[in-house]
Amino acid sequence: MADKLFIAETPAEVKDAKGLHLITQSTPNGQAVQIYLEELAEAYGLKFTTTLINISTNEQKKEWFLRLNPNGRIPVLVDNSQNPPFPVHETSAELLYLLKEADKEDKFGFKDDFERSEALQWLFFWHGSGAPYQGQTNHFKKAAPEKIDYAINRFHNETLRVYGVLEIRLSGKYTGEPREYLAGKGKGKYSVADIKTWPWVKGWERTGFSKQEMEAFPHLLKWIDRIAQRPAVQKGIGEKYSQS
Ligand SMILES: N[C@@H](CCC(=O)N[C@@H](CS)C(=O)NCC(=O)O)C(=O)O
Repeated sequence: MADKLFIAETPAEVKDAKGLHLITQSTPNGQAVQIYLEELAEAYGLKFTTTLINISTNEQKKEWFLRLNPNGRIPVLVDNSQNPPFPVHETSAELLYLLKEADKEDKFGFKDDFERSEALQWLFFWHGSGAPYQGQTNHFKKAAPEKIDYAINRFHNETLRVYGVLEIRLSGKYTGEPREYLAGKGKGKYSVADIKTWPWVKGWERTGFSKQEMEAFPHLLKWIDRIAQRPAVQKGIGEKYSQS
């Protein structure tokens, strides 16, 4: 199997990695897995290596990459400690793989079934409804060759709507109990649900939302700042992952 996963064109650093290896670019999707790996490095001393690619050159559409992720998108996690090596694609699946394999004390997850279910609900919410809307907002505002007002407004408004859903959760609008993190009892606990969501929402200004629009989400803005303070988060979006 390993000889089918890797071919001559597969970068040596991917093939020869000893343990967990992340192929990434520091976009919001890439950053989610970068941050969790940095959190695990800090919490447990986890060792991992990385390959940074430049998606504007379409490296992710080459055969060596498609063998690891037929979807041709970053990030991809390859676990070379497995025999044969095991590739994981889709950010949330990568976070859950790391939670099971490398976060034995559930420091960024939950042992309690109901709390774990909450984390999955918010993880899936952002994977299915947040990231795609905000991604399309960026696309239609910045990358599309033609400015289509309907598409721009549709995704702009849908992204604001999902920010509003996060605000309901964090403000405790219907529970009377404000919370600091998306999942977990009481005020919640920082978990993979926050790690998945934060890299996108922190980029609200780049996506083109105004300060005035964001005033509707005071708890969400505080949550962005709270998570931004974490050293592993700063590392996970920092210099180590930037490309010249
Ligand atoms: N659902 C995927 C989305 C991954 C994705 O869209 N990655 C973007 C960067 S943020 C990418 O690789 N784009 C390059 C391309 O589409 O070719 C995930 O969660 O991993």
